[in-house]
Amino acid sequence: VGAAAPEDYHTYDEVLAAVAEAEEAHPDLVSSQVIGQSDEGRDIFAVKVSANVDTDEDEPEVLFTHNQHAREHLTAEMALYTLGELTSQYGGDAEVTELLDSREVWLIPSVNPDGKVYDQESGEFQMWRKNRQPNEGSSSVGTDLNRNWAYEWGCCGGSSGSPGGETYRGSGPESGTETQVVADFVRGRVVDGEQQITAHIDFHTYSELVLWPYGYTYDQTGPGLTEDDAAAFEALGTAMAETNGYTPQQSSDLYITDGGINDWAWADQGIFSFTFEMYPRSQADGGFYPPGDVIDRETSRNREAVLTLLSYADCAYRAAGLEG
Ligand code: 0X9
Ligand code: CA
Ligand code: ZN
Repeated sequence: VGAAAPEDYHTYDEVLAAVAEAEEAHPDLVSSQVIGQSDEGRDIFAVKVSANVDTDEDEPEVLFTHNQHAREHLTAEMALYTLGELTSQYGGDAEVTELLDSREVWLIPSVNPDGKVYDQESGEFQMWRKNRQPNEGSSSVGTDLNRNWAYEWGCCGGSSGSPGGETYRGSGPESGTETQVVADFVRGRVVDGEQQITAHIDFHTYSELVLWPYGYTYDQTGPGLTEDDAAAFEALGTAMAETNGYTPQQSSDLYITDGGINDWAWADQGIFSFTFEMYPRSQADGGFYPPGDVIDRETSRNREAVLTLLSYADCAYRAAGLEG
């Protein structure tokens, strides 16, 4: 297996350009908007994909977030794959057409643009995970955005309190500039008191896993997570994993995290929120930097899983034979 070179993956600017191109080619289906700025001032953008994209129709909304972790470049490729697949298959493929006629998709291709640029654009990969926000009173840079969400933040030994730590949780919940931008965007999808986003995947690498809440506890149920909720998470997670060959499990079965996005999205916003850990399964196949020639295979591998989530976005409980 050859190692990846930084140019094997789209840069942040190239991601922006690809989104602009899709928007230009499919103005009826694609609309992107800047939702805020990163710590270093780069635009964080969300791309809406739906029929009648310029109208906020009363349809279930599904969110896909990518690249919270800087070095997980395959996840930004995943966003571009989904964008390309949805736009090119609309009007041709019956399933895609029906889903875009009845759902509103939001893609955030890079939650952590500063980290992505830092990791990719110096000539060689930097093995960087966190954002690039300075920490007061420390020379160590960066917050682990996936320990910075505002639910049970820092509760349970699933993050680091040291600015130099790889899983540094930040100085407080949503202290990470990018966490706050994305959290505000999600809260902004509450219309007439109802969160429009019903389902979510946060894409990471690597290990080939489908994960669901809670991450902060080993318990299968918990505050705001009933037995029916847990059954729906497991059924939908397992259904998606059957399509891509990943291993489905509760997040904490991997390891405990606190301040992760899925726990917040579920507990605070009622969103059926999953983490996908993409290719490879192990370090031997490239770890965070698999060679660029796997990108097509490993993004299209998630086609059915993405469509499965979209199809259950009206009622995730249906996946478990329950009508929530
Ligand atoms: O640790 C993370 O944030 C994710 N893994 S990664 O290697 N991409 O950093 C996993 C988060 C899933 N949540 C739990 N395992 N609790
Ligand atoms: Ca629509
Ligand atoms: Zn990650």
